[in-house]
Amino acid sequence: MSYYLVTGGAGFIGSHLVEELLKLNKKVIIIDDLSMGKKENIPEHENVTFIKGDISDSEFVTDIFMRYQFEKIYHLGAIASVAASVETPLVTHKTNLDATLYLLEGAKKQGILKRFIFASSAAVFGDEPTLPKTETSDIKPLSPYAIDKYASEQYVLTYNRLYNLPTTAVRFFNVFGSRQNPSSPYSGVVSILTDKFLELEKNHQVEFTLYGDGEQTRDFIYVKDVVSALVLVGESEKAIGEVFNVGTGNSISLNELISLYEKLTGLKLHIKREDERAGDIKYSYSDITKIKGIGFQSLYNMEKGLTEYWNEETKRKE
Ligand code: UD2
Repeated sequence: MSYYLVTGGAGFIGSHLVEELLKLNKKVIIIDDLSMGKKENIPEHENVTFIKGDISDSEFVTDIFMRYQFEKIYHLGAIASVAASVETPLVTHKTNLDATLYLLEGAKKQGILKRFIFASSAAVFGDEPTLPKTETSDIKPLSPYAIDKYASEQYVLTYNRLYNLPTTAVRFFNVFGSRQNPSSPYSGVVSILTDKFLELEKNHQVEFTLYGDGEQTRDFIYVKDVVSALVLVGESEKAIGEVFNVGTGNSISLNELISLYEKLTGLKLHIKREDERAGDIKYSYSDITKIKGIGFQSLYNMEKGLTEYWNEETKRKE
């Protein structure tokens, strides 16, 4: 029997992907050390096997490949924190780069893999100002996190060129949706805003810290669009050996996002203004011509994604 492996499958994006793979009748193995992911994110389903473990432990990864045969690997597991990578680069490097190599080696030796999909990040572009970002735009990784993402994606693509392993890399822009953890100041801004609006709904006094003038823009993509992109690149033969941007191709400013959220919830957010955050980029959005070329369509604009996210969160908190 062969499985789909999802590293980081208990995390924000990974758990949404697992739900979709189950709908597609796949047998899924999740590896997650639960450092950022949560057990309750894992669907209870006969086709899911959860293994708690650390992908930066090479013996653990070798043992997994001895026990299971993999048809496809979605490698989403990472220490997804730029701040953590700046504080402890040696630690994050093991998870964000070494682990990628352990998985690639395991897959290469097993020799039956149909696809290895790696989740990279728009962080690889850094603050290089040319917009929109295409897959061939200049790379300027500015943190250990971005360097490890870039190095990993290049290893992944090189394993295709050198060893004919069928690999694909995707660069996520700003993903949002349920189960994204809002607890750190460096969490995704949409999850932080959602948390604030949920507090406001309970009549609690809260304020949102807005860094800079609010005119910074981002290409926010709803997690369900990201899942469709992951399934699509995992199935398309044309995606082998390629890297794809995963965004919507549109962007919205923080000011516009806040107004939209206020309109949606009927609540007024109190805003505390602070200086622009060091290292922040001003504008970002993706060119998604390449992934559209293999059939991708973003089905959620900001309003639709935010509405679904808000409805899910309010239902959950009832
Ligand atoms: C994203 C990634 C980050 C790194 C970076 C590379 C996420 C969550 N973060 O950061 O890991 O890869 O891209 O470019 O995907 N903001 C506020 N108040 C808050 C929180 C944020 O004003 O409480 C601002 C923040 O200063 C920024 C914007 O909102 O201008 C978006 O922040 P973000 O952390 O969600 O995303 P980004 O693109 O800066």
